[in-house]
Amino acid sequence: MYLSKFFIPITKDLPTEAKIKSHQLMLRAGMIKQSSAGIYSWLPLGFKVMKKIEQIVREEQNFIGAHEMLMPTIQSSEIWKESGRFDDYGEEMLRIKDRQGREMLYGPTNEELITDVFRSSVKSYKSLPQLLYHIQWKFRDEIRPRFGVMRCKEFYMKDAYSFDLSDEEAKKSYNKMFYSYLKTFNRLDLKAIPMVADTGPIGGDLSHEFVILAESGESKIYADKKIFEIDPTQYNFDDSSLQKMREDFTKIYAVTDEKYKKDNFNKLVKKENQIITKGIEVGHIFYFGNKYSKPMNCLIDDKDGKKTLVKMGSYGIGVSRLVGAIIEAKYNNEIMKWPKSISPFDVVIIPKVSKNNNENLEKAEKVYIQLKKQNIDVLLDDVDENMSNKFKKHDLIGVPYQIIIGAKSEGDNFEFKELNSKSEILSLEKIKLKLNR
Ligand code: 5CA
Repeated sequence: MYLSKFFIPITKDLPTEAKIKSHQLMLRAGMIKQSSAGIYSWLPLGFKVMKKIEQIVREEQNFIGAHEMLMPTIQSSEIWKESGRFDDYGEEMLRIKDRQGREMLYGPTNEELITDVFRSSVKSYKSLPQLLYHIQWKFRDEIRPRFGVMRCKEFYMKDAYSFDLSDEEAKKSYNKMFYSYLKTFNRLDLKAIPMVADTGPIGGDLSHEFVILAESGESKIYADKKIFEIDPTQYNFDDSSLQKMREDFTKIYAVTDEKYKKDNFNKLVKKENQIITKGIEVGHIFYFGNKYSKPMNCLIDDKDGKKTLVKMGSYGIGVSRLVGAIIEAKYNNEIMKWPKSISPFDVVIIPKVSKNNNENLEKAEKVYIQLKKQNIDVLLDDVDENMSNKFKKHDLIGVPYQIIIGAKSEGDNFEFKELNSKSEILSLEKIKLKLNR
């Protein structure tokens, strides 16, 4: 991609409406544009990052045997009346009428809709367990949308739903999701802590929030620092190992303020191990058994041919929120620092360009072609601008590697720099090796 052709409306002004760093940086780097309160357009740079996050989420859902599908954003109110949540959900739900006067709504979540899909086709225990998910826009008319993409009205969520014959089987599905979430956040280079949480309007009595530490977070958290010592990758993908993994995590104290009790915290966690800080909720999983299958009459035949209510759970990841949350967890001064797995580009080539000397740009174009041939996603800064402005811009965009083509680059050797560290002179072959790693 040539920067001069890319749609990336970078601004130098500090956006006054943005209170936290991720929001400021996303606006300044031209990743998003507010359309109205809590509603954003995703511009090419922001969209590229979000799509990379989405792909990692998808791969880790597929790994545990979940099947992707797509449900609509607009839902009929009928199913919400059946579950009893049409009134309970309150003003956060955007209610609309079609031209026939039918009550519709913009889905804030999909428990009802998936139960309706499921009950119309699955009749026997033989088809269980089932894990279904989609990645789709949601709408919640948040009373105070804020912090950019972190708390908005329209946001992009992965939501998965599990269907099982018994509580015992359902907990196995819950454990698989628990594992998938830890793996997903690991691949995003985030340390997410699973925390015992309240279930709110989704319901049920078993629930974990996955929270990443960040000063700007909205959740206050209390934890034993031993929770950081558990490595989720040491567990195998089988039911007993996954159960042990959840137990290992759950027996260490980690709660959000809704569940916090001072006496318990002091009794259970040694003073020197106590962490009291703030975090961002990036995922939330729920087990709620019959909560939707009962009012919606979602029955299946068990092994003896007896009708039984299916046991369900739901599992959300805030895909659009993660873009902001990752910036919050990783930024350093004015520099966005993307984990390599989701960086908008693998590398940026920055030639010193001037009107009366094309040599550097020509060299840069040759390097560009060679890297593209290796499937490396390259940004070429072909803009005629002084180098100090270019560096500021690339610090802001946060591509992790730079190839600088100026006085220090000679022949097939180029100045190569990892963001936030010193540059070195390397041959193109060595650069390719580093980028392919
Ligand atoms: N049905 C369940 C699980 S699928 C559910 O909706 N859970 S939730 O309400 O906790 O949302 C799941 C995730 O979506 C949250 O962990 C959070 O990361 C993200 N999320 C929720 N509300 C917003 C919002 N207003 N703006 C951005 N992301 C949000």
